[in-house]
Amino acid sequence: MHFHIAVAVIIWAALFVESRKIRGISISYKRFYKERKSFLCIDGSKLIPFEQVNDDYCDCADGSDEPGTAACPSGRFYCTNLGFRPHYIQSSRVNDGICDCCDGSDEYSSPALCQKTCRNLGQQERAELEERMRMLSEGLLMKRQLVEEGADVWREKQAELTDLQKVAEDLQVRLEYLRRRKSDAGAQKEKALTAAQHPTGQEGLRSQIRAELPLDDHGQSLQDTDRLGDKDEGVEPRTDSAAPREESPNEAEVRGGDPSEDDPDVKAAVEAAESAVSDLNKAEEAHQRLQMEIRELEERLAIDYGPEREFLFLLGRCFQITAYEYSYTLCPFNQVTQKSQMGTEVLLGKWDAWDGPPEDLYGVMKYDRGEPCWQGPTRSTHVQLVCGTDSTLRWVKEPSKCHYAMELQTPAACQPQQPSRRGVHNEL
Ligand SMILES: [Ca+2]
Ligand SMILES: [Ca+2]
Repeated sequence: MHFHIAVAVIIWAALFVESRKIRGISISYKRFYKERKSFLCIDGSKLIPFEQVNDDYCDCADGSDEPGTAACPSGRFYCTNLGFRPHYIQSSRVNDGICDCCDGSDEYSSPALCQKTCRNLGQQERAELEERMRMLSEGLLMKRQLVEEGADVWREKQAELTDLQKVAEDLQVRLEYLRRRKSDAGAQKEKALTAAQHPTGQEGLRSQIRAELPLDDHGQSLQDTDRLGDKDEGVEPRTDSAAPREESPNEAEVRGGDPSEDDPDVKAAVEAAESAVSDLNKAEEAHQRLQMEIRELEERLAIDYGPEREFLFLLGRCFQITAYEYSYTLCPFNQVTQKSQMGTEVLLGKWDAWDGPPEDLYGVMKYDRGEPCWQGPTRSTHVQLVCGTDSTLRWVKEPSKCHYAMELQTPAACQPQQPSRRGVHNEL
């Protein structure tokens, strides 16, 4: 019986000594705490007898002799937290009556009764991690689809551009024809007017003009004005008139009270000239609209939609979120706006560029050149992109005056190996 007690005391004493010596130290630091005659402070500043380790008196400036007590102000206590994640706490929290380590190891000599919660915390964390992994793999599958859809859209847009360019070329040809026709018709009109004002002895000239007037052609051209690239109508009026004139004289002036007003040749020539001008104007307008459309499409095709064009599907879509009394709308690669309940809309920025750090460039979108703030800069917005199984705005903030921040969750932002910030542990 006595023997058993003695053995128990010896074992207990040995455990106590051992635990006192190594308490509050991570495995990788145990090599500094070998029971020798002396202990060298880890910063190398001082050599002390090993008995002074964890003796509740601070000897080393870096606190390394008191990892298991609250004696050193700069000291750190290592929670082993078996089943969860180990971490350091300030040594002032050792035996302060509050459970800081989930294994309760920081309250080894205090009235606090610490529950060991590491196992539960570990299970919780693993469940969360599994959920994140599940979401990530689902997100990655969805991203593959988006990449394929993006490739289709890209091909469609390229084809659209080629078509528009072809139409523009045809229209250019037609424009050249219409410019010549306008100038010819103007000259014809001049001739008709001259002939009408000299009625005698000009029959030869009049019949010549009549023969030159391409009346049928003009009648048809009037109806076909809006058909682009229709080359069949491009039969040019045969003419041997003098150098083309840009603009005819003021018609009202010529016609006003002029006896030639009722002359059928003059009438026909004037109508032909007017129709030529109108056709040309319409074609020029169409050409301008077409050029604008081509420019816009080229600008869109010049945008960087990600390494696999995985963000292309966001083009033409808009996302909304309401915060406080405002409704925010993000139209990716276009603009960000804020609308008040009163209906006033403010531009918070136009698409500028990807703005993430070098290792995660596609993690942040930048929109700038928004409406200027009163006595401030122009508004701008940064949009953070995070992985998720759907595309939606998660939050919006105004971290500083006139600068807005948003988070857009989308499968397109999912990366095969997401850098895990959790679980990373630095020893020092
Ligand atoms: Ca000490
Ligand atoms: Ca504590």
